[in-house]
Amino acid sequence: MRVLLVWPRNQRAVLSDQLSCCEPLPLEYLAGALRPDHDVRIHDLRLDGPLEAAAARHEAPQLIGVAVPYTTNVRVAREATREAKRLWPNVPVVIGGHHPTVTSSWLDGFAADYVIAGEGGTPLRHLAAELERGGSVAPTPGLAPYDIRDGLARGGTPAASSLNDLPLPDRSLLAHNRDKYFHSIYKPVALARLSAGCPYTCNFCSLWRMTNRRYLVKDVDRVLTELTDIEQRNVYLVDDEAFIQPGRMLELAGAIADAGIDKRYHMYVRTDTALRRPDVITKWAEIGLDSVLVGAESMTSDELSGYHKGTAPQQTIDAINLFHSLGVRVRANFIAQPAWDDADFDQLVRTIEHLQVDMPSFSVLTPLPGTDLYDETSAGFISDEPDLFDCYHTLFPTRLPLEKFYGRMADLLQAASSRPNIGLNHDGDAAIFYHSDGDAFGQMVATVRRGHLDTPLKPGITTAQLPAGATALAELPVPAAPKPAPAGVGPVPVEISRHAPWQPPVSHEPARRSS
Ligand code: B12
Ligand code: SF4
Repeated sequence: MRVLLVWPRNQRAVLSDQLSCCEPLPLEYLAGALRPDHDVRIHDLRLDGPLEAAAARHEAPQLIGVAVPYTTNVRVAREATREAKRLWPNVPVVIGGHHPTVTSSWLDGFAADYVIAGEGGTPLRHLAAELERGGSVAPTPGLAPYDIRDGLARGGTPAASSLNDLPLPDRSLLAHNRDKYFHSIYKPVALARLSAGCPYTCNFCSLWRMTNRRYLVKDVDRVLTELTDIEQRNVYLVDDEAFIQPGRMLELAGAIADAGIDKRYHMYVRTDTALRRPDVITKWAEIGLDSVLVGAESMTSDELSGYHKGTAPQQTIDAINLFHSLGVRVRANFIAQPAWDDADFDQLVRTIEHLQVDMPSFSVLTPLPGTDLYDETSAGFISDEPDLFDCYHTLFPTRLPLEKFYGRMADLLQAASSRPNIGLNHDGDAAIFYHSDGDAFGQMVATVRRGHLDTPLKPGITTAQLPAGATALAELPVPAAPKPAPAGVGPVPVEISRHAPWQPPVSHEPARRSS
């Protein structure tokens, strides 16, 4: 069967394709599962042009899959299904991806026939086989006809071996775009995933809930096979948290070194997992760990506890020092809360001036679907627009007037880009993470500053600003204790630290560090 897999393009995204355009790894996994039984093509709407042009060049597909990777891409994915149906009216369309995996909300209006939730390879193979047989397709776990999408069976704890059992991603189908995929300063870049899931329970994160806190890993041999298949030197490891099993990571680093695999890695790491095993980070620095993204989130214990993060402000400082001592650059992300006032923003500005973060980045606290935070707070959202779930907009009323709030967010980004390059100075690389040759970063700042002032508010919501004295978001109830881990899953998070809030020193002079 001829299968066409489509990755959407969001021209209105704050984080534009000029700042990051990564290979659609999920579709390469699907292609790996479908081939060799089926003839698969991947169409990346960001690089391969409109579907119409492809329709003229290629034989009509017999099954079309459209990805809905983010909630903020629901609108453009919906448009892609409609365009696919216009071009090939009789061809079944299936949607899948992170968004339909965690929720059936906002899935109305798609020109789709089926929905897949969770790991897509197995249900997609099943769907293709059933369609080829010409029979009707009954709902199975992870797959449902579009009309009964609300009843789609999703969730459950995946088998411990499930990641290891997946077919290899098929990277050959996007060979024509290979050199165009990049992530900020990593040009070109390839993506790989060596583990999935996380045993921690941050309330703004859906990833631990997707595996029910089970930590899934690939065997060392499997990892070596995947890395050997990658031509690019820059590898963005998209594991939710790679260093949960330090023994395995040590073994992996040794095996990568022994195999002579020479790569430059960017990956996500928690500050506490890094600090717990500096020897593991040291080994990874030796085999090519170039930069890490740490979710610093906040430098106050109260906010960190409120997020259920399980780390303390001092750990951010200690981890930055550890990474720098090994020559590893640090991107740290900080979350701004809608209930912040000017003093809170001023405090974050001082924090950034003082911390030796190489590349600071900022997001607005966003209750993504499939998170505890979403479940606890969605009734109070000011808008129903899925576009706003991009971590740069607020779904809650703000303490500051909206223009002011977005202005402060834009100022944070702007200040981060124009500050001297502190932290580790690597050959004049930009201090900001979202780096582009043109003015894409300037445009991002301008878009953040514009905010969502034109976006309609929910029926019945009359203001996007918190009335004076109203309950701040920071005061909303959060679970009192981490949920118990299901039997047999990975390490239980360390207890939430109750360190006193970290204060930057009164002097605003940033301590410089020479490389
Ligand atoms: C790498 C990454 C990025 C990269 C780009 C990835 C890319 N290829 O373009 C960058 C950094 C650019 C990025 C940006 C953003 N990201 Co991001 N990203 C990820 C990350 C870490 C890994 C994605 C990945 O490759 N996963 C590996 C693949 C194999 O897994 P998978 O997606 O689960 O795919 C399987 C199934 O979903 C299914 N499937 C997937 N697609 C399809 C399609 C069909 C047809 C079918 C049938 C099945 C199917 O089968 C796949 C194979 O088993 C995820 C976290 C995660 N664990 O997934 C976040 C994640 C997807 N990102 C997220 C977010 C919020 C964003 C941003 C909106 C915000 C931000 N500032 O980061 C932006 C949006 C950018 C934009 N322009 O619109 C959220 C999405 C939550 C949501 N509800 O929207 C996630 C889940 C992280 C989180 N914080 O919770 N991201
Ligand atoms: S540490 Fe928190 S934010 Fe990071 S993957 Fe785990 S639960 Fe999500």
